[in-house]
Amino acid sequence: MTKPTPKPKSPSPRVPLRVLLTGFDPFEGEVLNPSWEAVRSLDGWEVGRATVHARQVPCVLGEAIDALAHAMDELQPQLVLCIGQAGGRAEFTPERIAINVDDFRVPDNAGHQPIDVPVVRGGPDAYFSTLPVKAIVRELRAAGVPASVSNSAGTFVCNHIFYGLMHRIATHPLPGVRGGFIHIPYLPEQAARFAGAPSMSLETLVKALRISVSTALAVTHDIAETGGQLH
Ligand code: PCA
Repeated sequence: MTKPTPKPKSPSPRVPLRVLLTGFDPFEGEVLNPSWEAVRSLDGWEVGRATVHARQVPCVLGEAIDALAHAMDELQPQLVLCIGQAGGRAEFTPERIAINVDDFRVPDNAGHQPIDVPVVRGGPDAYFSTLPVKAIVRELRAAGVPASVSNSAGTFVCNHIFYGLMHRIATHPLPGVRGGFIHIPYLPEQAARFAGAPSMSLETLVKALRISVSTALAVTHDIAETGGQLH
C-alpha cells in the first residue's frame, strides 16, 4: 500500500515571521532617497506576528544584490519588499515584473554604466513579483493613497535588485519566501527642485508602506482586478 503524501505543514500561528524592507542610498546628485527615509522609520515595527527589519542597500551594480543577499542570509525573512525612488512618478507603484537586463541611462554610484548586459547570465528573461500587487493597490487607494501597478521597473539598479531578489527566491533552497519591488515618488523637498515634479510626504509614504506590508502578509493569492495599461 502506498503511503499518503503528507500535507505541507502551515506554520504555527505563534511562529514569528520576519519581513525585510530595503531602501536605497541617494543617487544622481540627491542628498536623500525617499525609499530609505520611509523604510528606516519602520525598522522594528511589529505587525501581527511579524517584525520588520530595515536595511539600506547601495545604488551600485552587483553590490545592491550582494547587500540584499547578506541581509536575507542574516534574517531568513519570509517576506522581502525592496523599495526605490522613481522621480517623476506621482503614485506608489508596486512593480509587476523584473527583467534580465541592465541598461543604465546614468552611471550608478560607483560609475558603472552597463548597456544591455544580463543581470544574471543564463537566468530567465523575467520574473513576476510574488507580492499581491493588485491587492496592495486596492488597499492603498481605499486608504486614500494614489497607487497603481507598474509594468516596468526600468533597467537601472531598481530593476537590477528586483531581478536579483526574485532569482534568489527562485533558486534558494528555502521555499515559501515571497518578495517584490515597489517604486515610490520623490519627497516634497526633492520635487521642489524640479518645477512641476510630483511628490508624496514622508508621512504618506510610511503609511503606504505599512499598508503594503500588512496586505502582503495577509494576502497570499492576489485578487483579479484590472491593473493593466494600454501602452
Ligand atoms: N531608484 C533607482 C535606483 C535606486 C533608486 O532608489 C531606480 O529606479 O532604478
